Amino acid sequence: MSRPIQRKAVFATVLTLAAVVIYACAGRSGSGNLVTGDAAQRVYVAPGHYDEFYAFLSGGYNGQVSVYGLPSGRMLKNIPVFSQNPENGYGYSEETKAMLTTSYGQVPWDDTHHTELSQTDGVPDGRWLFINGNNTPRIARIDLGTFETVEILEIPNAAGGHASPFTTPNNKYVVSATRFSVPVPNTDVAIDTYQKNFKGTLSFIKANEAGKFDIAFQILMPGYNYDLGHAGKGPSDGWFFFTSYNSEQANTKLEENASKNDKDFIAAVNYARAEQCVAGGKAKSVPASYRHNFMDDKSRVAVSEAKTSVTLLDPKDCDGVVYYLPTPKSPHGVDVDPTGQYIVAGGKLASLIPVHSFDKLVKAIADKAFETEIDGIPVLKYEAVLAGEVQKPGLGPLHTEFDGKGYAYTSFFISSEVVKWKLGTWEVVDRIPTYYSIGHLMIPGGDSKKPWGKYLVAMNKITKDRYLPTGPEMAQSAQLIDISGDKMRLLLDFPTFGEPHYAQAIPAELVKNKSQRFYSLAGNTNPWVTRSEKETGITRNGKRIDIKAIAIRSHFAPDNIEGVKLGDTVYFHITNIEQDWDIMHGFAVLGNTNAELLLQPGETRTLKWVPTRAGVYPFYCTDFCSALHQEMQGYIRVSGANATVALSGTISKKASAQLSAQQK
Ligand code: RUQ
Ligand code: CUA
Repeated sequence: MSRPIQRKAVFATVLTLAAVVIYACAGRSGSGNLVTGDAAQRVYVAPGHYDEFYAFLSGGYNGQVSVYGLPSGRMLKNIPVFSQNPENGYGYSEETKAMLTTSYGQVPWDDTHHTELSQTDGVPDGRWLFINGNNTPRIARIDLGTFETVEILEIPNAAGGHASPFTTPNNKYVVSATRFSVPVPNTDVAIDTYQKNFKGTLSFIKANEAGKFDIAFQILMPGYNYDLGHAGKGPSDGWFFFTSYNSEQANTKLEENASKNDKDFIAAVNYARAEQCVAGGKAKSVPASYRHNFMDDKSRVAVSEAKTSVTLLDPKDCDGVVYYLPTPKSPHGVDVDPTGQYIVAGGKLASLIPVHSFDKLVKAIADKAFETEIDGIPVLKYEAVLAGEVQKPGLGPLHTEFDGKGYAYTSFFISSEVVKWKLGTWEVVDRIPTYYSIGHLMIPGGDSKKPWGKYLVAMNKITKDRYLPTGPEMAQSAQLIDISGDKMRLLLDFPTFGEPHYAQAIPAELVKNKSQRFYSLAGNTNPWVTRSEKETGITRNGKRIDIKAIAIRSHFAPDNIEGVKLGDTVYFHITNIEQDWDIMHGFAVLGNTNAELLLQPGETRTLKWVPTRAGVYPFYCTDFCSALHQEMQGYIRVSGANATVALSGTISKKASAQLSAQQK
């Protein structure tokens, strides 16, 4: 490493920081209040009225998804995905623990980055929302009928599932590419053997059937960092595009060592060709250890199955499957326009936005316009595939979405702005500052064939002075921008839950009418379901006690339980037997060391409890369910290990009166 290069890198960093400071200060000195005219009316959704769009914001490092209405920015729900959620017992209850099982054990947290709506013919259809876990590579499926996580698949031979879970136009596949290259299979090697031993993988996961996530194949790639991806559509259907950086293959001080090359690569993957090679026996089945977890939709009990192999395809054994498109400089986002013709890259250190042409890509392959070849992957000539460059757009381009009217919108982290430009002429037509340091931006349907190009949401990394201070860590923030006219207009700031990493949004009409109101009690096949007070009971099996109980407005049955002894493990299996929309009950016991259970109508959930002291413990309903919610309680008595108290559970007088009335 020569000194001048080091100095140059330091100078570039200083310049970058200076730019951030200048933009941040510009915001603070007053231009932050650019909201004008009827902005308040445009975002005002009167009490009792619905928003126009559902927006699904990734919670970033909180491992969850939060649901907002647009244009109001009102938060509607927080959906736990990879993180345990004590608020409803997700990941704590016996039925849901298995959702968080991985080959490393229980991993109760992850770093979510990208939400992706399922699509039909390249248009979001409101069936499912996919989301990735970045740290322990996983993808999840959320059912948009119930707004619950119903499936999680771990990705083997990968580390950092960042370019994920972007979908093909009919969810045939969602993808996951490894951010960190690692030894494949992962073994104990010296880190400085990176160039020789470390590899990337691109995983194609079948996703079009709930409960059936399955890795169709993985493609073995050079040991770069793979960052983001998007599927082709229309003419480019059958292709997938992934950005990569660190073509330098550095394994230390990447901020400098992975920023040397003028260009890195977009990997253009012909997955239709990969399918042919796999079918033709060109891929290998290799041992791999990973988990597939899913929620059975009748019992609503999660099952975790161990997977032991995966299909691995080396491009050397399948010509025509991958091509590299040289792309300046450390490209981050790669976005395909609604027509499927243009592939836009966000070179985070580049001073322009390169746009590749799919037609030219096809022609360049036919003409063999190759610069070189890397590990069996032809590198196409930059000029041969280039459609155009957006000149002087701003500093630090990251991500681009489209309005369906011929315009593209790119986020600029360093210059902290959204820039609107025209596809085909590549001219910048408008720009608007963001507060501050925007990462992703999102237009409803803006990465699909049919954007609903009315609003744009900017997701910002830093908020500084935008909200009342809350100590060293400020609220995270999104901003709503009107893109319906020629000029972009800022409408609203709204704080978000967790880091609003990326989002997707869809017209409310496509989701709200399918929203489920309760789970069917008759259809509940949980082995411990209790459909009425008559079915309640307590059994002892050695040191295991199972309590089958019901919750209904406004009591539990049984509600006085005796005969538990120190050394016992108690399982409370509670069924909420209500069959009415939004009638929830909760359950918690004094000193229980896990979390509460929050029971949706018709569902059974189980709390494991190991009492450690003799005494009498109250349990109660935690969700204010009725006027007599505070009466919804009971006691469980715990006796010494050698006590002779008989096992019994009584129902309250009120419940017993109801029961005998029913039996008449
Ligand atoms: S990408 S750093 Cu979505 Cu901009 Cu994760
Ligand atoms: Cu049930 Cu409160």
